[in-house]
Amino acid sequence: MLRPQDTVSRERKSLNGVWDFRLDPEGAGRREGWQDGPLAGAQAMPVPASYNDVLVGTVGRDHVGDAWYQTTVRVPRGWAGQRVALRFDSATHAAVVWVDGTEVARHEGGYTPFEADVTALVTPGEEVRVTAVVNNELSFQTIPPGVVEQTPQGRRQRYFHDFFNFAGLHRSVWLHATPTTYVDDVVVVTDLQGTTGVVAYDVTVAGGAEHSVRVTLRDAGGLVVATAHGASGELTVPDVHRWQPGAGYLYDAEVELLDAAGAPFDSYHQSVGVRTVEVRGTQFLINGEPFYFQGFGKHEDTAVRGKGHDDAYLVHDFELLDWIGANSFRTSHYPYAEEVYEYADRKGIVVIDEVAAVGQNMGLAGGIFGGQSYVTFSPSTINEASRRNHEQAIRELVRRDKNHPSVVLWSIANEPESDTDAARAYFEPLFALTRSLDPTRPVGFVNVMLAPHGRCQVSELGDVLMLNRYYGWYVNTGDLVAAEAAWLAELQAWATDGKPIIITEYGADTVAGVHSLTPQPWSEEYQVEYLEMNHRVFDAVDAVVGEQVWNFADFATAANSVFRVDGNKKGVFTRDRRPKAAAHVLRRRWTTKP
Ligand code: BDP
Repeated sequence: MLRPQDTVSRERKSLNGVWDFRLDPEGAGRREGWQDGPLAGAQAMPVPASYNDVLVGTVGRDHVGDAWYQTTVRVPRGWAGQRVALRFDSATHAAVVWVDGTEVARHEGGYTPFEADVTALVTPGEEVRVTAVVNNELSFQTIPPGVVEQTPQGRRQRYFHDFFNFAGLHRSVWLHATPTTYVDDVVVVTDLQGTTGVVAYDVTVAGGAEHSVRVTLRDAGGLVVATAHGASGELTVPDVHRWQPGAGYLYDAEVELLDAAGAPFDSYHQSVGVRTVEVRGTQFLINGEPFYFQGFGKHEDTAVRGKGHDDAYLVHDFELLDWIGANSFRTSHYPYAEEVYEYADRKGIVVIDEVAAVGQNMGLAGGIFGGQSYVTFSPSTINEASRRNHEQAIRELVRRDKNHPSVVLWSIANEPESDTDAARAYFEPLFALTRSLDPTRPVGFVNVMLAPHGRCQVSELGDVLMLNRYYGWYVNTGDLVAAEAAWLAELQAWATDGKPIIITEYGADTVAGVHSLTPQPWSEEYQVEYLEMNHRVFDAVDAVVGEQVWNFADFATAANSVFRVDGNKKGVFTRDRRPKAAAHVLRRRWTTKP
């Protein structure tokens, strides 16, 4: 399922704007068929946005269950004879969609797109009603997991990750038209042979019309540099301009379907960055050269709009990455909006792309105030059905993001339980699946400190080691001397595995404006000294090939924790993107590091 485009043969119409909206905690809408007419008692809701903080009061914050969205759209007159599709870039976490009361799509998983062919239900020039019911409930079978607990006060959603469970239509909604026989998918894989670039491509076509395929590769200036014919093949580019970290050069591959007379009737444009990725020993190589990740774990999170995609924040965040000297980030803890990857491709920012599998770890979820405790992997908690959904989430991620040169590594889970036989059995097939879907990129998962070196049973399945560690914060709190010794010892043990190590999280909660002469936790001075301590440790271990601070910016968390003050404050920037003292320290390190 390719992204909607405007080309000579394709057109798209955005459905973004203010929709009708209604919360439905009782689930009445599905019983009463709210999709069959205008949404009674509706209020206004912007798309894209999370609904939670757009609404005032606890009603949106604490909502558990269905939320209904509705709008009308006029199908462009010129679309007669075309295939018309309705596409949601995401609906968090599950949705059913109707067009004029006819169900057209059902999707689970809050961070990947889905679409429906609605050609038979629409008439060009006329209006249709689009209704979506979006459900925010997490269970042990969803990715990520959660559990809805019955309490005397009603149903409460519990989940095992700290960021707030924002929900709604977080990304764009499109109506788009293609020819009835159309380019359905394109896969590009690039290679370098000396100064020559090789672009292998594979085109999938849907629809029955007779056709042949032509692919034209143009450079950034629009000059044709190679052409090929056939549904799959290779384009070679002498003196290729590589896609590189910090210099995201992109070619354009135009994929055309030609009729019997050789006239094009469909055209799709695929950006191509020619680069290679390889793990060799303890090195992570991009274009054959060692790459050192410096950057952040991020979140899609801003005031009011929650996880709603916003182009202003997209561009501003990348400006900040540039300012601070970051070359990479991880899409912690879910696939981000496609606009983010497209922009990373353009800017040469390197991305670790993560599946929404966060919180599969009841060891972390319990704690002293954790409430009821659960076993992570069991027939009644995370089980076979969960694994199938996890597989589906991986499939949808790879299908969506496979062509982005910025994406160099798949992360198939964040901090799951990984020190048990059950965890090993759960993850082994997921690694195999990811590799079979994409043999060209390394695969890993993010290890938590509860499964240190020697105890983790999953790490050996990965091509790289990704570690989240909080020495000096959650352990050795306030004692950076003890933290440094313990951290160095653990890291040296991991280095004996002979794999590249990326520190995917290290961080300290810091309230902007809190200062202290001696470095006290929560102060800006402590965050600075904490980072400097970590950097000494990383610099002492050759196998470390990356440091990604937790987090780029402060972000919203669930309200039920005494560990958080107005959200998670480990940001190097505040939630509204002002630098803390740590930002200047990182900038000095990252803009001067060889
Ligand atoms: C890690 C999680 C991350 C949290 C972070 C923290 O991966 O999502 O926000 O800890 O506690 O365990 O700040």
